[in-house]
Amino acid sequence: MQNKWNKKGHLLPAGEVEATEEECVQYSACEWTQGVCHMKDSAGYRVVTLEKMEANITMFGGDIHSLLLEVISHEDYHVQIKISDPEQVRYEVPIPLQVPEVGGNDPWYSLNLPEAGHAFTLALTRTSTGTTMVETVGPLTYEDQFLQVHLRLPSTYLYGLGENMHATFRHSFTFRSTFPLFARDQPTFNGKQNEYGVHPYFMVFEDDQGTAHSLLLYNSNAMEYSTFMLDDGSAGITLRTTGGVLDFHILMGPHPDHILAQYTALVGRPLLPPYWSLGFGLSRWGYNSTAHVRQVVQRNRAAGVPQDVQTLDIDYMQDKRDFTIDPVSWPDLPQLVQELHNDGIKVVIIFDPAIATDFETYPPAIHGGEADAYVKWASEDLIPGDQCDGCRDYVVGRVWPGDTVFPDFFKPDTHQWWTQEITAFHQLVGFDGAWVDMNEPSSFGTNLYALRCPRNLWDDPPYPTHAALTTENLSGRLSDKTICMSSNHTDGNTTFLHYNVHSLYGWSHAKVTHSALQATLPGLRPLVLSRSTFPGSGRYTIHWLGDNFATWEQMRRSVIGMLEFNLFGIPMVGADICGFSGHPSAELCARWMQLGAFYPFSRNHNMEGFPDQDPAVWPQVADISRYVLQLRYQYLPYLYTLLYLAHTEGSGVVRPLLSHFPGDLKARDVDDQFLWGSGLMVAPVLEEGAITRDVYFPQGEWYDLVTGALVVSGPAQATVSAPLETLPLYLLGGAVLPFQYPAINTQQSRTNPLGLTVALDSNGTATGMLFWDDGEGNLVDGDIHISHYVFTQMELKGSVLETCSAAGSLALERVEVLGMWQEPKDVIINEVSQPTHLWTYNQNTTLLSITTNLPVGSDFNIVINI
Ligand code: MIG
Repeated sequence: MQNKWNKKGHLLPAGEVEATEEECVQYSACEWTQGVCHMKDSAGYRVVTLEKMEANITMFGGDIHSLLLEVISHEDYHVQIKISDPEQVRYEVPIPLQVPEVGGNDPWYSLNLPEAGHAFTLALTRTSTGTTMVETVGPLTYEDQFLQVHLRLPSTYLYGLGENMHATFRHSFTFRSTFPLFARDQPTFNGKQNEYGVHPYFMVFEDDQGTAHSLLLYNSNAMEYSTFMLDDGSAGITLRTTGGVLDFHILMGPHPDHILAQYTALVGRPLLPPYWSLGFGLSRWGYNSTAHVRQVVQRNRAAGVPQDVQTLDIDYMQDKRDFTIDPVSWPDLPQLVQELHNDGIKVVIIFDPAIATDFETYPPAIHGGEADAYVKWASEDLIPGDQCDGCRDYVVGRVWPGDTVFPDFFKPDTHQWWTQEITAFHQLVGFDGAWVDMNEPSSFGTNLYALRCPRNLWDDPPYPTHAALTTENLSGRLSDKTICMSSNHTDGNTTFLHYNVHSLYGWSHAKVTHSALQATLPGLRPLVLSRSTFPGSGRYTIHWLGDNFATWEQMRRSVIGMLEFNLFGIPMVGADICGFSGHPSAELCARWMQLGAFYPFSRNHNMEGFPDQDPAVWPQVADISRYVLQLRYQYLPYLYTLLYLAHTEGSGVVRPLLSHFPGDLKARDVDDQFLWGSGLMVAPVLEEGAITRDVYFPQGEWYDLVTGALVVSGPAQATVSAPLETLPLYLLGGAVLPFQYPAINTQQSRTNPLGLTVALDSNGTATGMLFWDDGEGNLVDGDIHISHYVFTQMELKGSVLETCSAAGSLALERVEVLGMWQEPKDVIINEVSQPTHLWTYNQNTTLLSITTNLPVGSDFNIVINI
């Protein structure tokens, strides 16, 4: 039966009249066809009950015999497929996704389900192309602690899923490979482990034209995935989880950039970090005193290496306890912070979640106890007989300070207490940002020499996934190096088993710390750096890739990790430059400084017990770093604009080549080059001893960033020269990049004149944008500057959409046009012909450099006569 408006129009919610076309189209659930207003067939609900075919066969038991299948179109491009138990409420991820109240009115897919009574399969087809996007193969398994689905993928061009250390950005299907997804304090070995965060999310291409979709399995239980080839030669993936519901979200792009915008609209757009955090940071674990920090800062400054951030690791603490200062080697920490501030350097300080169980003399632990802030045993009978004094029903693990309890960041009282501690410590020390580490959460020696977890179905589920089965897992249990699954969290209303919310611990730690910084530093945008993340963490935190090794292979893989986190909606990311563990050679550190100068989050960090590895340790590394960091600082206005667009529109910051060239099959395999936005390509040297490298240039005009000369018109593969002091950097024709003359830190560089790099495409056009503000305030006040730049028909136009006082004093002093094929006769700025000494043209590089003196906050035009 058709849902038609009848003659009396009594289906019209507004009244007793027949809907006009104008009224009709106001309802996305309605459509106007052949002079009548219809409710669309797709406006209703589709509810399908799935019945288990054979009641008595099972994998691990606990089968749910009838299941509810819901298919909900949230947007034309977004469908949710949820399979749950209609009879008994099962755990679901307690972080709401952001979906519109009214669903999509013209979904891009059609769904195929077999007729009633047949075996369940599901296929989702993209209407516009007829391609099957998602298709189940084989039986679905839905048991209490073992849920499994196999999918046929439309191609082997599969990306994402993490946090794992992948050997290639594009997943391999050659052998069945299984990776766990379960938060763990796990250094980035080259094997198949789960690392710090969890992102059950992938993107896959459907055809050679670049059409793609992505799939999020919104579930936070211990999971794993396997990629493999199906018998018919198509690509397959198995997704397994140990609890919760099967809640799939499919985003239909159609291109990778659309998918990123759609995904960050769903899980939350990434924060805009403060400008200073875009500067270079020095860090290490193992500064043995304030004097050591001063020495390192000074030697880098003496070598002219730009520095914006000084990170302080657990060394500053007394007995490794949060919110304390070591009175022996760090008594003058507050003065150190003051001195750094005077030098224009910001301080990011570490806070681990675990709190020492000294409820007698350690005020933070006592206050946390008053707030009853800690994770508890799931039931009284699990409390160990030798529970420490004051430890009540808390789960006691072991971290740096010894025996510890773990704040339950879901709990509002914990949030309040944590905020108080952060605020009080800030009054003492005056730091600028918070580094939140160990939040998987990490606990040492669980089941071996410290915390012992009970034997039950939560701590030892029938199928524990490769999170427990991997050889890196010393106790062979989920709780290895973390706390017991049989623990409880609460948000004040609902109790959550750690078994269910384990992988959300870092998310909750980052969220609460973000909010604590807002309260502590009102009016300023918080900077939180979290190790463990989950979908949506990008709203609260930036990320580094964890404990890597000072090897060439790990440096190479860091590019993949960075690209993956951009896909996950956490664009402000980087790895420990020069390697965390191990001692890098000067050559490795130089190459890593070159690569790291183009990580969005750029920080050199290493491990206790290894010698200092800041750039100034080696004169040659210092020279190379100074040079390449100056290039970074020069293009920070561009990076900042990209981060602003990521925050507001969900566009990519560091992008794989396939984002810009989705229909270029070669680009889809490139994971040792990357783009900043669409204008800049970085091709780092990742091999020991190499002084050249092969670079793939997709379609377009590619210019050398440093000389401005046209290198090649792509698509082309070329071997480029890259001696140790050279990082191959290219500009893509079509882009206008704002830049600013560099300085020793951003406090200084932010007052320097700006310029524009205009790289012309083969049509002689280019476009770009500048976002600017005070660099640290809350964007809510809207005190921002946005201008657009368009070069076409030999004219560059700058148009200011809005501006602010922070941009008021800035001047645009240089415009460089790359690819100016002919020598100009005249350059005219705002109708005034310029004297020839104000511009130069280089015949060989086809670079036109114009000296200007234009206020950033005003419109202008520059006409070039040839
Ligand atoms: O168990 O705080 O990943 O960056 O230097 C090691 C000391 C604890 C792990 C972090 C690392 C940090 C280190 N931390």
